[in-house]
Amino acid sequence: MSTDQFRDWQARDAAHFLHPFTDTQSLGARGTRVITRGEGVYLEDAEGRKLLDGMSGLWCVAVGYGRKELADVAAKQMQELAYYNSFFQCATPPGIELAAKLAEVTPPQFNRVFFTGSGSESVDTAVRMVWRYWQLEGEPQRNVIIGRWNGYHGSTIAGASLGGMKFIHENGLTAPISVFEHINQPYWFERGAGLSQHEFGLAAARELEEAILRIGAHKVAAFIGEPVQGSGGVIIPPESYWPEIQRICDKYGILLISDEVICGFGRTGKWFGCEQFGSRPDLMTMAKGLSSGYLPIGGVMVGDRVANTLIAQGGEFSHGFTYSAHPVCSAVALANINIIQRERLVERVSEDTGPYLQRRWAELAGHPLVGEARGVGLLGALELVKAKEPLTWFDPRGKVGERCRDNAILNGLVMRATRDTMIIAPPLVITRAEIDELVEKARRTLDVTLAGLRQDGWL
Ligand code: PXG
Repeated sequence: MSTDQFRDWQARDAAHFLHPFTDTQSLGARGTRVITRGEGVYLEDAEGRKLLDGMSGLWCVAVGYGRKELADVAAKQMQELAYYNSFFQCATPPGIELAAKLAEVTPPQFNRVFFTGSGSESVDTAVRMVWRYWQLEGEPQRNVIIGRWNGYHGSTIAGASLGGMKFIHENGLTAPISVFEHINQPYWFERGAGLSQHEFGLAAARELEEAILRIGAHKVAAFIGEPVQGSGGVIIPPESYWPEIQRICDKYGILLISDEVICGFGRTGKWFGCEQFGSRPDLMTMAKGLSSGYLPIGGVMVGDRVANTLIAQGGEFSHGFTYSAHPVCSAVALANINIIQRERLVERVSEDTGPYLQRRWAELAGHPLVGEARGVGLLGALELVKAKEPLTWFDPRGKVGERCRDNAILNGLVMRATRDTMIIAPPLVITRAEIDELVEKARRTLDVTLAGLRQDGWL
């Protein structure tokens, strides 16, 4: 790639391209990174830098980059039938086959799927299904949906309102309606002082019961949560958390939505995060790993409880997208799931690479900057702290994470920062040798970051 070509892209990007979740002014001043190629777990940028992608793109490229098989499936389907819709009594073969495959790989209560184009659309769809369900059940006043502070459920108005990222709420980007409520997240490292993980998990879950009683159980429609909060910082709940959430949902009859956009399709070592953490959701939202990000597609798995009511009593469900069950996206998603099954990627994460990554990742806890190293499956997080005993965060929080993220790129590793929490979620195809490389690059990144902080008077 010529330097001129790269500079030209940067200039045109700065002039015309509004990026998601981006301060356009500062990106324009700095210049965007242009990613040009991907193969396996590696990316290449326009400056010729090779990067180990510790984030699977945006938590999605489960089967790794450069799968010719998926490109061939897409090309064949495009030539055969590039598009037809699934409204008006129609379907296409890939949509039907993908629906049946999803019924096979999801937990037993799930036999039906509603297709969308993204995780956000899946969350919106789940919200509308929940409201319709309670209307049909004769309890239309049950319209409050409870999420969690620091949860992420996408960028549509319902998704952003259900999500609990305070900076998004402060941006004024949420719905001006008060049916979305929030409880605290099960973030033991930050909030669990003095409690065992087990005790803290129960206490965090019981905030749901307190919220239900405060709002009035007869008004609460559903609870939504990510099995592990991804964007919020890989917040791994204690084992006691999800079973207690399930118990409370059952007690008050409220629906449980598991947002599996990140955890679905093997990320935690089970097909779905709810199976890893012990809940039995009524609805599951999915995207990302469903197609490994090769094409945009999402869906909502609808459990029998909700499906039976919507189908038997509901008549037309007035909801849908032009690209629901898009044939090319569906064909690629189906082929992607076939790869996950054929290469036993979920088993590999649970039996081999997951435990190996966790063992190697835990070694980083000995680094002076790291207050906690945690993970599950192929998810990992490092809490960067000023001091471990007593626990002291950097002030302001977030600046050190950014420095560390930038140093990671210079060291050839893509890691994401959420405030001062460093995150990884590498492709499910990562090998042990590549895990060693990832951990060594992360360690070097921590060393460089520590030296820089000392030099600049942070420590
Ligand atoms: N739910 C969850 C749990 C997600 O992680 C969405 C819904 C929305 O999906 P779509 O496909 O509409 O983006 C997500 C998306 C990050 C980051 O930086 C994470 C997501 C999206 C963008 C950035 O961690 N997750």
